[in-house]
Amino acid sequence: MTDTLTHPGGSLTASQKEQYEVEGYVVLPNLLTLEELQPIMDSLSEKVESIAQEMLEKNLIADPHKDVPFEHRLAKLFEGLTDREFNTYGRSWRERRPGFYDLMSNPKILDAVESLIGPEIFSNPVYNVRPKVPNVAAGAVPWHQDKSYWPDANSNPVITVWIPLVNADEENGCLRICPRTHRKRVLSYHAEQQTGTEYTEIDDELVQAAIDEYGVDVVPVTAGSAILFNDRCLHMSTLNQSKDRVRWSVDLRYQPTDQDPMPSHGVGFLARSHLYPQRVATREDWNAERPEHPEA
Ligand SMILES: O=C(O)CCC(=O)C(=O)O
Repeated sequence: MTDTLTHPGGSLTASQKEQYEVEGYVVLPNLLTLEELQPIMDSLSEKVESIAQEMLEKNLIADPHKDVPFEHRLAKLFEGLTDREFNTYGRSWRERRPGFYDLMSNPKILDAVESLIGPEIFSNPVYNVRPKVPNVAAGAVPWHQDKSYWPDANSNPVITVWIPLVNADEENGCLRICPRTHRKRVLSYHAEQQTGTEYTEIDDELVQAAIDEYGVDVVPVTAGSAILFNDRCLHMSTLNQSKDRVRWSVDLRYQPTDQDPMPSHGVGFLARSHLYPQRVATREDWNAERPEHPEA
């Protein structure tokens, strides 16, 4: 048995832990309720509103589509425009907005992570919101290992918790995972060149070899479900081929506290600690980019 199975706390069942250990990922259906997602969706709706206002000012649109629901509004705003206009707003967003800290500190997420790495949990500085708008080429994410973004960091494992804010399916570009690849070394990669994202992309022949050996799991999940995966596990997502649905998702990351906090990527925070509960970062600490609550 591997060491992660020795953490007695947390919420995962033995078979969920086993699934994570063997396959490199585990799906937790409906981990969060829509009520729990609402604060972050409200926060993102404010951002979409500010994008709409900017587009109006630039005469890119005549109608800000205020009444179009969250899942569709960004798609409606960019309907008929090109990738170039969308890409000016970035394909993934990492901001300190209301709702984010609460999501990243959600006890249900931390309980699941605790099952895998124990109760001393650091929230890694790399987190993203991804508004994958229909048919924007740069919305696709090529085959990669997250570890290729921090190959030199002494942080093992970093666990990604991927949560869609709307239902994610094959049509709108859910995650695809090459299972059982999490025990591989960091595979040779390059910067993606076709769509200008420069996302890291594993070299074609290595991807093909991994797919030939392990196959591909297409992983559709409902809003609020979580996919937890190891930072060496190969994964990707395709273009959003739906007509008018934005595939909104967040990817959060957690690691044990005794590892590299990766300051070159930003400021993470102490999300849970049984040893030093008084040091856990509050929302105010997070807003002020303090990784821990100051000692009294
Ligand atoms: O959300 C996606 O489509 C890709 C996510 C991803 O690659 C990641 O979280 O590492």
